[in-house]
Amino acid sequence: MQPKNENFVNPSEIRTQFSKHMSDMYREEVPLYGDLLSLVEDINQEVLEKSPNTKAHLERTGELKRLSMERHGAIRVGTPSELSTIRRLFAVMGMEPVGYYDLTPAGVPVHSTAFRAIHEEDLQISPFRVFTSLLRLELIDNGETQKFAANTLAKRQIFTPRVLELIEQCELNGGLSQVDSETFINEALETFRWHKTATVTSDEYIKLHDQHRLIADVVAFKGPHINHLTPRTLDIDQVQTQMPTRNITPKAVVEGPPRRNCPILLRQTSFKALQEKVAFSDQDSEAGSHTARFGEIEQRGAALTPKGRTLYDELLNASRSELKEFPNEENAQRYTEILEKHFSQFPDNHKEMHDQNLAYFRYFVTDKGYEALNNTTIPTNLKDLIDAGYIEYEPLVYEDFLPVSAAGIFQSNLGDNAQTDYKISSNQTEFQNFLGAEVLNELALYANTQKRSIIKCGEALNIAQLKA
Ligand code: OOG
Ligand code: NI
Repeated sequence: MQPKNENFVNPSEIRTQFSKHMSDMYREEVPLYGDLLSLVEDINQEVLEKSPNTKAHLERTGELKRLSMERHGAIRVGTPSELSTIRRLFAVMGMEPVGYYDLTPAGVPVHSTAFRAIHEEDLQISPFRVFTSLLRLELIDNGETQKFAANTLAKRQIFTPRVLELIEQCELNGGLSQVDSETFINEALETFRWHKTATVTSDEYIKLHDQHRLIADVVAFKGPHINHLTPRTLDIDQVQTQMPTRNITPKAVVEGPPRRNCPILLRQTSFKALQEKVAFSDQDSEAGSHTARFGEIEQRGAALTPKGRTLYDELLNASRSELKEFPNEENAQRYTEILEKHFSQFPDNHKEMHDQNLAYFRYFVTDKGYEALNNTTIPTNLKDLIDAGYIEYEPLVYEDFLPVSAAGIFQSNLGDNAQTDYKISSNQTEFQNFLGAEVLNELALYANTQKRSIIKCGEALNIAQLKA
């Protein structure tokens, strides 16, 4: 999308730069993240060398270009006003809230959305996403701790004065100049920085921590430090097995669907959170510690239609029920086998996924299609054009997150004692009120991208109304 004034920087460019700066900052803060990046890069290189098909596919879809800079991060904010200002901050970079994730069924007292670009052209420039969770203070059952948390959060300001001015300026004028966008990036980064000094005493920290480790993580610090950044790999199983060779300890199982020839949705694994030294407000030196920041990797596959997603959810639930317990180190192998058994019901080739309407696709005119244009009468509906080889398709990559996987990632980093059975659950309306906007429906976004690609094919082939 072009900015409204030619002197303004394209929001996608601001996002690209911001994502780079964020990665540099996090690599400095958490050197293990740098090690993970180089492992992922080595393995991606290997896959591309060994599998020309994968390489050709990624080249065609434009994903090869974005692969090395692709990553997502996560933050946890404490108040409705922090959430709404974060939305405005991400909007400067062309990122909008997509999807609603309720984590309470997994015993994590937050609900979340993902900020990301929404148009395929902008995603191509930078697919940077931030999984953003809001702490639900109403779920703290101890009245005194709840009050303390609310008061502590009310006192903090997680945004610099300058970034607030620039957000407002951008909203008023419709964009930022080159100089202002550079200032914006540096100032915005401050919100995500790690602080070694806590805002609470060690006793207060313990009380918050006893309630839930996540509550301590959100309430005890100056701001919503970025808690992980996740590079995208082409072979997550390889990275998982090789992590220990680089002194990285992975979580027990890879979340999401099993390994397949045609990857779907999202597979994720993480390494355990680090114990880091911090100084509580009653300490002169970093005598205390806090565990929150970790590393994660992801492998992305096809975005699924509602029908495909329903099938995915069914098969995942069936696998989880059969395992009867949370996946852990002991049952990891059995869990993988169970997953593979159930997911054998999910077609593992693009033709069937396409013909059974299980995934979203991007259509494009083939060389044969362009050649036929001048000398043959060509069919006018999509199916016949595909059968004739004039049009081909590639699955759209899944740009979002998965609630069960996200819960698994949270849990692996919060410790197993974090299982709480919350009585209150999903509240998308309240979340949106706090956010100051509705979250976008990710399925509609994929459907739009698919539709735009069909329209483009129609234009290229001079077919007035190409029907899907
Ligand atoms: C977010 C955990 C979820 C993912 O990739 O699903 C997540 C958090 O720990 O704040 O990052
Ligand atoms: Ni993540």
